[in-house]
Amino acid sequence: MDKIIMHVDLDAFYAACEEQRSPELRGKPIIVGADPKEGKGRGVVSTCNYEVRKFGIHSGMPISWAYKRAPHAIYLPVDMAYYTKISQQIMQLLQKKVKKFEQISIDEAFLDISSLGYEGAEKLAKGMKAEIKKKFGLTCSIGISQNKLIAKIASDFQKPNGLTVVKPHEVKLFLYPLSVRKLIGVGPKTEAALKELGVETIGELAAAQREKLERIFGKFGLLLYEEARGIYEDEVSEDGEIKSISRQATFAEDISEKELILAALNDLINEVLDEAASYRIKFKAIIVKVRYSNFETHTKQKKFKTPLRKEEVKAWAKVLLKSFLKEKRKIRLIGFAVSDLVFSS
Ligand code: TTP
Ligand code: MG
Repeated sequence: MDKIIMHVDLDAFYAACEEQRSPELRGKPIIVGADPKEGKGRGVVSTCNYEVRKFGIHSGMPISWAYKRAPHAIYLPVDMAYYTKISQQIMQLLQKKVKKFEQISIDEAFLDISSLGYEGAEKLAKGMKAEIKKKFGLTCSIGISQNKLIAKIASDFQKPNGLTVVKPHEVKLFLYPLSVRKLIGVGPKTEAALKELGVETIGELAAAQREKLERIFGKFGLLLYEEARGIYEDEVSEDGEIKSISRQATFAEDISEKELILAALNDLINEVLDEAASYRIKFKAIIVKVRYSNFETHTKQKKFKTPLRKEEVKAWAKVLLKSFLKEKRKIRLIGFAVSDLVFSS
């Protein structure tokens, strides 16, 4: 049986939650994130609603830039406990519909719906959208296709409130005109490197020589070659529970300065631990990931018998990181995750 995968992603999630909580905010430009302090604030935009995206504002942008572009917007602080509660209820609703369900972030999940066929899948998607709208007042975007990669690109295709179905015979037509940036793992740097080769669209990438991609990007080159052809093997996990919580960051420029790398790791740890705390999740393993400038990627893991405190996490993560820094090689990406999760109520 051919696989059919659905990707569900809630629209402007934190901002939409705020609009639901306070009806007077609906339809107004809303930015959720750090305090802008009239343009002097530090920190970033967590998300914003679609009314304010037209000013070019997006997640991760410094809040001071957002303030310059949209001083008139309504700025709200992040209320993780509230968003987490809504997320849990919606995820439960989705999980009940299928056997194979995997939540991948606070507002995203994959569902394996192979047994339904494409017609059944589309019907299920419409039903889910209507149910989420009715029960929570929120809209989501859904993508349906033969694997996680294409389903995820499809859910993003007609955001917000979209539903995009890409049947196997439509995959090439769908993927080829899109920018390579849509592929998993392709950030601004890979995009620039590919542009140097004259490759900007997924179609152009699919036409590139496999050997050439491997020579330039190493193992990642092979992944790119496959992704461009719509090949992506990763399965939807069975039990649906979050298995790990992770964050990663790509440096603007590859760096080898220990202090800067450590500071970035500390930021990631804080974010991961905040998310874990908001789910009331404890954990018994930590993982540090490093990608060197040539895309070689390594991870180091440490397991513990009992859940860790924040300071212990930071100290151990530093130990794991140190072994990667010995050779003074340049690093392009750093990641941190916690796993072996313990769910408490
Ligand atoms: P996303 O699904 O990436 O963004 P979104 O739901 O706000 O908007 P849309 O899906 O319609 O494009 O992320 C989900 C939530 O995660 C988002 O509401 C806020 C949070 N988030 C951050 O805090 N920082 C970030 O950099 C990103 C991307 C998201
Ligand atoms: Mg979303």
